[in-house]
Amino acid sequence: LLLLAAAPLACAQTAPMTPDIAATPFEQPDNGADYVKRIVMIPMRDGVKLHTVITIPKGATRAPMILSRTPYNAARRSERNVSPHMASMLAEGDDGYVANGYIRVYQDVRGKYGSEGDYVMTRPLRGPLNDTAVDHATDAWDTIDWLVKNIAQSNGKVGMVGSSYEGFTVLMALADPHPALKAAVPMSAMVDGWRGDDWFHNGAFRLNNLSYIAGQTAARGSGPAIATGVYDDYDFALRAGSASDYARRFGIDKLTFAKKIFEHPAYDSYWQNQALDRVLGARPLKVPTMHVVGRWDQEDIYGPYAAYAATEKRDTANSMNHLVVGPWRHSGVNYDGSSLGPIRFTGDTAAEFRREVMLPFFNQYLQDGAPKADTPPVLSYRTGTNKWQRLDKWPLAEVLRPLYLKAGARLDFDKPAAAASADQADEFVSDPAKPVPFIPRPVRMFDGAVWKPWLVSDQRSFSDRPDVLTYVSDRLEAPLQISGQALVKLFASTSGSDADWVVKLIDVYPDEVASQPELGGYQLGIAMDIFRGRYRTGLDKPTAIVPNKVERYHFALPNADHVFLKGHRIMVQVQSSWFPLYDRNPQTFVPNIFFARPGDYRKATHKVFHAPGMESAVELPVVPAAQ
Ligand code: PG9
Repeated sequence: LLLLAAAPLACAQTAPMTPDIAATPFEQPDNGADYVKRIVMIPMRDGVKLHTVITIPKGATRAPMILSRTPYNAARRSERNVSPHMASMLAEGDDGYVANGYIRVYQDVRGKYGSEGDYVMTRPLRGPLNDTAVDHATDAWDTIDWLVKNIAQSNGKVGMVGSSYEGFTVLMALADPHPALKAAVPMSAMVDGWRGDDWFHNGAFRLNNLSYIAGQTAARGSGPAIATGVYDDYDFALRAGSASDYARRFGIDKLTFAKKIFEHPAYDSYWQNQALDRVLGARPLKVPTMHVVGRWDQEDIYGPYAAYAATEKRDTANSMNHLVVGPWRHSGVNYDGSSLGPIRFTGDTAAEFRREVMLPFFNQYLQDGAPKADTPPVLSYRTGTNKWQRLDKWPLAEVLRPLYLKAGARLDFDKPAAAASADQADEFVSDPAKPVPFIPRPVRMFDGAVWKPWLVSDQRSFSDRPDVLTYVSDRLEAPLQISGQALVKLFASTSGSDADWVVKLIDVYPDEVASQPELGGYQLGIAMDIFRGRYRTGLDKPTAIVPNKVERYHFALPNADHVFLKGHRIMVQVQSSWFPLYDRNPQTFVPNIFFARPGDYRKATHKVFHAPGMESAVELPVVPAAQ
């Protein structure tokens, strides 16, 4: 009875139709988070406001700031996981900043996600291609200016970091850096979209970009994914036809960046004027910079070296400009770097780099009173022997040594002697109706698990195809080190009037590998690339190939720092397509391959010569054994 009497007669009940989203903002009780998040719209000089997410460690004072500018959603980039702990919430690659008390800032670039303004893909700097008052250099400048004036917990020093597009925005900031920008680490940065980064490699277009363009430019947020309805991307792309036909199927031809690409198939002023290595090489080097790239970077394997080389000329004391190459895929520096595909390394090389090299570098310039870091001019993970190397310069090799493609599918350093005329060339039929896949079919180009490690995939599936020429050396009796860029020098002809040349420098493992049996006989790509034959006499001047005339095709392969170990063999594969990563060359010269018609795609017989005066070779950046 007593109990009953003490109970309230009736609770005040919430009326059923009370709005369930209150007019006053919800305030979460303190969840014990070790950070405070500030979300601000930072005004730029033209009045456009950029959405910026600032994560500040609780209790921070005089903390340095690390800024990334992204087209990939700053809110999401700042929150890998929902967590009260900054380390768990931020990206894996941000681990060191959290451990060292940094303030972490992500900003949406203008026109993307929460930011105002219009989006221009890889917006060129003010100049011949940009007649507005703003670019990524001014936006970075205005952002840093705001940050140092408004974030009371900061020490006024800012570093920039980012990979790929975010690496490109780091380089852009260096074009005219704010004085508070004290150190920069561009990773896997897109530098020259035509020569060898995202859009093209030596004029061959990378078809996977069509989906990227849809995802990035069909909407301010994320655009639609391409639903082909076909499991094997090879099948779909083959049926679609030219790149413009493929684009039309999904309305991508209406997106202005696709139009710009289709209007500029050659290396004209549109591409030349925005090549960031050229731009930065022409400006003073003001900010200590560490260029970082993965050895098997499947998206931007050209630019980071080019940007380093161009700016290195300005580093007269060899103390401000650094290059780091790890055994990673594109952006792999920010994830686990213990292995890539089946290739294993000496522990988590990426975490090791971030902890032992990048952080001390940032600390030196950004943390008050931090010691000088012991950063070498170049740090390179030499594959084959699998060891980090501290180097004074890159490339190491000063001369190139020709490795000749010879009759009988042989490869060696001796110049070919005069041969019977029947033996002067090897030939194959390149059929655009059956292009050589870049990875074994079914091709799942948009599946990250397939795409990310594809550059280390076993090349054995291709070495015995009738449309791939394969040359192989004897087993090496001593290790052979290459450190630099190999140069392809092909003497070749085609019965068509245009042709692509794909050349792959490969390390062939011994028949058995005791420590890892599945690597027995493995064919590991060390440096591989494609060249569109129409650009053989000038990258900006496409010209038809005279059918059956022997011509020279010279192009550089991506940088390598590799030891072909004793007992291994060196292999070179030559083929004429790499599909569907690269669009097909119709093999009939047309003004613009993007608009090739079905009848333009014709079979052709290609020949690679190894005769006196026509000695096809891959010139290797061999480093003498003592070095
Ligand atoms: N490789 C991507 C990209 C960079 C720049 C332009 C277009 C694409 C990236 O990973 O961001």
